[in-house]
Amino acid sequence: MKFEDAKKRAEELRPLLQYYTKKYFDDEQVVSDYEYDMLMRELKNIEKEYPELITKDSPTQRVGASIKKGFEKITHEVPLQSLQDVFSFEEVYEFDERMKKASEEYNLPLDYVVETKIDGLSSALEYKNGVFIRGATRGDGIVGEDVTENLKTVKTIPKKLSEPIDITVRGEVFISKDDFEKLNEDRILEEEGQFANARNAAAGSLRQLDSNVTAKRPLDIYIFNVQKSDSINFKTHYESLLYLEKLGFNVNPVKILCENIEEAIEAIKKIGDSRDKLTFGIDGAVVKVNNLELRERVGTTYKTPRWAVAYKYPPEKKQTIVKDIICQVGRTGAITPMAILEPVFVAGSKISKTTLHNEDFIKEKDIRVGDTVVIQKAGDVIPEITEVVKEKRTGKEKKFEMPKVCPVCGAEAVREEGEAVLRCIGIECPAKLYRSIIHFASKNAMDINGLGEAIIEELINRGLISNILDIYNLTLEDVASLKKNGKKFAKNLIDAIQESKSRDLYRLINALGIRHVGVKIAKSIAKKYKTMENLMNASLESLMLKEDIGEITAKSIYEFFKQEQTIDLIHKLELAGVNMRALEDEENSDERFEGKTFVLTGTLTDFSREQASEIIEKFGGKTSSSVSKKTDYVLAGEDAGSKLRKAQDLGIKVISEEDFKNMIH
Ligand code: 0OX
Repeated sequence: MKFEDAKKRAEELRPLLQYYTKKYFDDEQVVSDYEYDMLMRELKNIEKEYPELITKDSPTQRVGASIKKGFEKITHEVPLQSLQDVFSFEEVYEFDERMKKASEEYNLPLDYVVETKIDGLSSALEYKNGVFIRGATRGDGIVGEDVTENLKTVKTIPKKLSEPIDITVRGEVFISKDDFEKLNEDRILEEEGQFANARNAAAGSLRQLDSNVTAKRPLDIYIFNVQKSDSINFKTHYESLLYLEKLGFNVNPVKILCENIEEAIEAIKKIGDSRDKLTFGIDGAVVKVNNLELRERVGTTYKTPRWAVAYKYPPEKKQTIVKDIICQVGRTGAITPMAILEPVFVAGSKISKTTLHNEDFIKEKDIRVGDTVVIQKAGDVIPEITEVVKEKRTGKEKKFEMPKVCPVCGAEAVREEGEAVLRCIGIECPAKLYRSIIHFASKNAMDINGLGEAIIEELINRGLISNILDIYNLTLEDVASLKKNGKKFAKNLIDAIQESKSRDLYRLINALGIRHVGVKIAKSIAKKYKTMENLMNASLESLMLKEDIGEITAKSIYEFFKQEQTIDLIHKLELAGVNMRALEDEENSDERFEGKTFVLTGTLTDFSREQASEIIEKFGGKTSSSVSKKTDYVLAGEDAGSKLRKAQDLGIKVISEEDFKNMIH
């Protein structure tokens, strides 16, 4: 390549790779690993040919990931190196040539171990006297994040080993294919946004600031390396893996001992052929020199060991036909178009349906019913339509229009300005019923003690509740007939439902689940309009006049109260005796933290973080996860770390738990 062309291409590649890297670490991967690796390799080749084109900030000069704010940093005692990627068998043979030379030079035996390269998040686990004491993410390979508490929630990480030794091991935290599919399915229904692939899901789950969230995610780990061990000396890598198994670790299950490179290539092919049958996602196969003394001799470069390479398999793509496009309705009424496909096997699993995300995605790719499309599985699991094969069009393909009404309940479907999602705004849509009732009964809404998720599910399944109003028609017998719950529970629940009828207006407004309306806005509009009737009759202009209500929220409120279903429900609730007025002596009028932002850090003794946040919000304040100039108070518990230091640097008021208690009493 000519210098000028190389320079131009390097200038294109650098920002592109930087952007992809950033997205990746924000857990929003936008290109496949393969594409990324190929672009990185192209840049490396250019820089190899013209070293004068290397810049300090070139993506080729970074060792690894950026560190997420909020975790303590840990410097790895032994760096967690990355691997040199290869994309062809020819390159594997070249690697073997180098190793053969070294083996002859140092008179050491040469054999290999080929392992699956698990597609997850590398982590180091430290044990003292056989007890798990600390765990960290790889980070940039030198400095990682202390995620000990999160790792403790991973069931396959032994808290205690079978021998009381000091050892640091390295493994890959991942989510199995089945668990990932289930996790993402749940997330579609919860409308929490899907993870692009199992690795992002694992990374997002492990790097949670709240380990309770991590505990709910199906994380698993496979160990593949001894990083540090003072007491044991192994001759080979394979031996060390067997020992790790004996200690109680969940070791990488695919590790094939190979006498020579031909066997190693066979092993790579075998893994490639059976990759669909593996229960976990892989992004390649690793070929490692087995003899540890030979490894020592060949050494490492700045970033990667010379004694190993990672073979990357190309992603599998398949063509199929879009037989139909249907729409699914999620919990807040989001209407998601789905392509029904002529079933096709991609990377091992049969795909007959895939999400088309939203109207814009369909338009951008110009996907029509009858089209032949290319399907690719990103990160091995989620199938995605990457393009339409326009040459195969016959002219019979049909353009798809998003529905005007909800396909489940027939209420109006609305796409709000600035949003990609089309939403059903009907309040009796069964798809939304379960979630809307949970919300209706929740603490900040009608606060119906005892009406929790399990009971709601059972009430719906038994046909005892099919809309919000039905809550107020429940009888003692209805509730007592539910599984497991006795008479006493039934009486308490019926009493709680009765009691909820006299709640303040703002609670009812919040309980109705109007889009963009949370408890704060509900309070504000209840204060202004005083009665439900006034609010229902409020003009759009009047709603927009309120300074704390933006145009989108005002429109959402206005549209909501224009719906036949809403008007009907409110009248019926009123007839059932539900209060429709703002109470004079409003229970939550204390807005002492209004406009104030709190950041919580460290461990509190008398409150959980959720409880402290709830109290702050009850008094009109806000909580944020990071300290900035806009923070008013940092509530610092025990072992407060970087946030406390940042608050001190910025001169922000730091309060103790004791101070906080005084402020709320
Ligand atoms: C994996 C994996 C990653 C460890 C030290 C240098 C080579 N993701 O499954 N890395 C390594 O090896 C590295 N092996 C693996 N199996």
